[in-house]
Amino acid sequence: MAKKKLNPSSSKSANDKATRDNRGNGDELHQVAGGRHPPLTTNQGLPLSDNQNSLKSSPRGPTLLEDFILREKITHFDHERIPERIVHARGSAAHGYFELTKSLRKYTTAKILTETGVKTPLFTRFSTVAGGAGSIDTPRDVRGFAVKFYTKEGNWDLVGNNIPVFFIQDAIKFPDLIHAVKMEPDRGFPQAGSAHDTFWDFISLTPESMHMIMWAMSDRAIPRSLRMMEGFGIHSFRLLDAERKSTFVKFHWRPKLGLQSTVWDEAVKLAGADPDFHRRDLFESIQAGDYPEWELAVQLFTEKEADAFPFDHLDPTKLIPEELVPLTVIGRMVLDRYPDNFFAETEQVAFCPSHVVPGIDFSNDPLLQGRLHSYLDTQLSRLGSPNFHQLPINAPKCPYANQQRDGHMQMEVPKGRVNYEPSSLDPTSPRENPAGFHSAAVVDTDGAKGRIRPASFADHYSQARQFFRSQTKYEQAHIASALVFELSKVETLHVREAVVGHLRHIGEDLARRVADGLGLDALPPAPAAAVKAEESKVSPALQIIGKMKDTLKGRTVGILIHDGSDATTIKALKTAVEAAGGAVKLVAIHVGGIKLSDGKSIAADGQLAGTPSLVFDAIALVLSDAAGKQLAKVAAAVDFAREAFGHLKGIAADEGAQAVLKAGGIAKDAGVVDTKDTKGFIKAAKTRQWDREAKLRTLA
Ligand code: HDE
Repeated sequence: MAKKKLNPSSSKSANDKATRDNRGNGDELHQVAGGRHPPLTTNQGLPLSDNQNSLKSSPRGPTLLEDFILREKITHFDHERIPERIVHARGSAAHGYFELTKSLRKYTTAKILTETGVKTPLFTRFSTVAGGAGSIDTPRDVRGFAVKFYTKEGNWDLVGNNIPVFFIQDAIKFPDLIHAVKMEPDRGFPQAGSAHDTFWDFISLTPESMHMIMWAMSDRAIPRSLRMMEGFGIHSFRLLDAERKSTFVKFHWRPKLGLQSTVWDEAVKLAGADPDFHRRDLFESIQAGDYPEWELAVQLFTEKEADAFPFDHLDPTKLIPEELVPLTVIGRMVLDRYPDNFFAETEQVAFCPSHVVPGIDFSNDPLLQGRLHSYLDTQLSRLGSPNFHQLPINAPKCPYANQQRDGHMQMEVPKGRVNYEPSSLDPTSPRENPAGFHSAAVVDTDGAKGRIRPASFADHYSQARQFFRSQTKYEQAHIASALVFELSKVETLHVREAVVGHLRHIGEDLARRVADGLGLDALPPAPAAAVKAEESKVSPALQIIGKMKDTLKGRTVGILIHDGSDATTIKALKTAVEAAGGAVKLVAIHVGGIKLSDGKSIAADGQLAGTPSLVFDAIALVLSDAAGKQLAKVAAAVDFAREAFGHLKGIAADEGAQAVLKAGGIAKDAGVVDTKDTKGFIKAAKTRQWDREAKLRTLA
């Protein structure tokens, strides 16, 4: 058949005809897109006449080795991937700026922290930790929160997480932690999940991780949106004044939209409904001009003050409660431009905690000290050349110069004969300057060298206990239930028991709830603790629910409609939601041609089968009586309502929609209102119906 169609012939004109036929009408290709296209060329600039067919010995003959155009294209394609990050492989990023609103002149010489009103460009990448680059956005996991400030004095990278503490106290344990959490090496699963034996085995033998475990099992690890997460530098850093006197500092990012998380059942289902849920949200909000924003706040304290804390601030498993050292807001970050190219920017960006500017320095936190080595090292293999700093996303936006030369992919052409220092031959060659970077003038009086864990790091439970005690009862139930979920996936009984044993130090009640959830016969013994948990003050700042904002900004309401839906009701809901700062999306069985009550035909934003209520913050059902009866028999429509109810979301339903609610077994509560009650609906949409949950599912 093909032979006949192509009509092979040795004559030139017949060959040309065969080529055109095979790619459709070649001329059309160029016209369809419109515009004035530059010529398509090889990487050497050779203009191409045909990008559809490889060079063959005859129309149906083998491809010729001579086809350098085919080989160049395929070879480049074959090498398009670079190694993904060993951790934080899955990430989404955006450009933006930082604006300082309060000067820290008293504490530091760093221009970025002293020049108010200046807008410093930056690039921020959010990530999950355990999963690969192609994994889902909503696993239970810590989120990376890395910011690269392109300051006048060089790049400053604040490479943090959305949780203010970490699992381990010393960098030497990091490879073990990550090996344990990633997919198990023999079976190659689970992907992007901590609910498996190796992770909990490691945790059960690492009591210092217990505080972080409380955070990781809380809803902080299943955020609603990247725009609704806090960020933390975790470690103490130092700010240095002109005399090199240092003040300790902890950095905090606080989202303008407030903190919000999903509920676990929702996070799990979102993984299937939209694996790119967070990335899409970041992209869409920036495209809509709804720019994500955070405040930057600091906790400042002296060495003397630190000495009086009931914990060691150099221990990264500890935080400084806001009640002890309050936060001072010093500026804001706005993300206003999505990257033009994912690979060139989001994938090739190289963050490094050792990128600081004059006036900022490190503390002796042993986790931070190890990080100062790791990032540059990993980037050498990930990006493949010591010149990765020349990539546009990594290059400083201020002048930079030194005598480093050559290496793979050198993009610059350094001039002159002087590639060393000191030198006298070139008056323009770069020199050191006393105003440049200095380390803090610290006198170490700590004692002898050794592989030592200081005694001040020995209390593993007090802050874990404080965290748990500070949560609302709803959040406590989520933590206990997350522990039950994760440990139920652990096959080894002694690992489950060992973890529950540790929980007893955090709270007997918590341990009991988890033991019951696991069906353990008795509470396992608590392991010996070097330091017993102290009863400390509760800190409401550690909650999520307490930090949700009374706003619909950044939230979306999904309205399920069908032929005959009441146009006035849809309009009234849309007006109310938009007035409260939210967005509305219409969902229907077919995306096009829905005839409303006013006879007008409109399009939906999403097809019901592919747009479950999971992707919305609240829903409304606006259906005629006939449509209500019809959709009560459509599983996707019933699920739309039932899942929103199960995920504690606000629901507005009109008369016709009652049939769908009934089919979903949805009982009336404060969050289920009539569509006419727009005020009540907006109130319900802004939050979750926490009291509903106990009636719906068994929580630990
Ligand atoms: Fe990282 N971490 N990390 N980390 N980390 C990396 O660097 C490492 C730690 C964090 O969006 C890697 O370029 C060690 C804490 C973020 O590109 C690697 C230790 C915190 C990102 C690395 C830690 C972080 C990374 C992998 C223990 C919160 C993603 C790829 C000593 C303060 C940055 C890369 C991005 C990435 C090492 C612990 C945050 C391997 C050795 C604590 C946000 O170098």
